[in-house]
Amino acid sequence: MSKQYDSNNIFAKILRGEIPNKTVLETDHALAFYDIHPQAPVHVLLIPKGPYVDFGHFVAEASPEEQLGFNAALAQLVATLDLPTGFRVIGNAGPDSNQEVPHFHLHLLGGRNLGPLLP
Ligand code: D5M
Repeated sequence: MSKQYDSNNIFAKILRGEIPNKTVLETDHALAFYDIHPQAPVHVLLIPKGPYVDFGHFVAEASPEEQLGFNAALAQLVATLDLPTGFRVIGNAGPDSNQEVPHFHLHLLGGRNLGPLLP
């Protein structure tokens, strides 16, 4: 089932250049920028440029090129950030996750020992 995408969400505004961001990486298919409320010394968000609400929506409706491009951007982001002692990638989806921004994104966290997944 197709999901309703709210084009007024904050990440859509970032993609349109309507609000600023601290960009780490930009490709044809993805944008990575620093989270405004960092939970670790390194906390970066990776978003696809297309209008997808969450992971399920993205894998159901994004083209193979968009999906490959997003994966490639994640790999490039990991290499760019250089976190040799490790990192964590998290994606929220659906009401149980308490996803706040309804544009698909992954959180990439690192720069300290992150402890258990859910403290
Ligand atoms: O996480 C949404 C994340 O988005 C949360 O960690 C804050 C971050 N956020 C919200 N507004 C901004 C702006 N303007 N710049 C950078 N980061 C932002 P979720 O997985 O949806 O709960």
